[in-house]
Amino acid sequence: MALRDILVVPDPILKKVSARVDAVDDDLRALMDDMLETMYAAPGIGLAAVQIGVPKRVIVMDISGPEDENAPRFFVNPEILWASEETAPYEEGCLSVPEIYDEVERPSRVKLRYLNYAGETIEEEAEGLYAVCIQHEMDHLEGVLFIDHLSRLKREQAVKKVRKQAKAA
Ligand code: K1U
Ligand code: ZN
Repeated sequence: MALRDILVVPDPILKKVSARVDAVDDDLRALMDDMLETMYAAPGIGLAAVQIGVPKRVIVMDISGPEDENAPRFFVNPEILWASEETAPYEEGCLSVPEIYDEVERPSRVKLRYLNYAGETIEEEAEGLYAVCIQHEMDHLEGVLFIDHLSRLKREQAVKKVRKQAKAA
């Protein structure tokens, strides 16, 4: 396993649409292992492959609490089959937009289909933080960041702040 660098805005790779994966094989599992290690080290609760410069439709996530055992989840070629009309706001963050948090409104429940770490097809419903996080991560697969859901002014201010942080580091 290896730690990978996380890309930050305004890196143009983050705007790429990620490609579907052909097979869940050992090479893909090695990528998912690296992503999980990178996500835990950040620390974060989700990570899309494009955030480490690999524009493939792969996501890792762990939304277990600090007191709980790790509960990693792996999503390959995820699809949203259904989204509720009801929406809910959540104060989101993103490892590719460090130190910026803002409220985004999204469907409160979604039904998903994806391939897991073993390559099995899973269909399930997500709600709460799971629903928020999977929609945030699936946006990454389309080259969309949570700041793209904010006003142009807030988005430009966020990118400016991240650029400033990068210069100061
Ligand atoms: O960059 C990412 O996509 C990961 C992002 C996921 C996310 C967070 C909040 C709402 C939607 C999606 C993060 O993990 S940001 C860091 C974070 O939320 C966190 C870090 C440590 C402990 C708890 C939360
Ligand atoms: Zn993100």
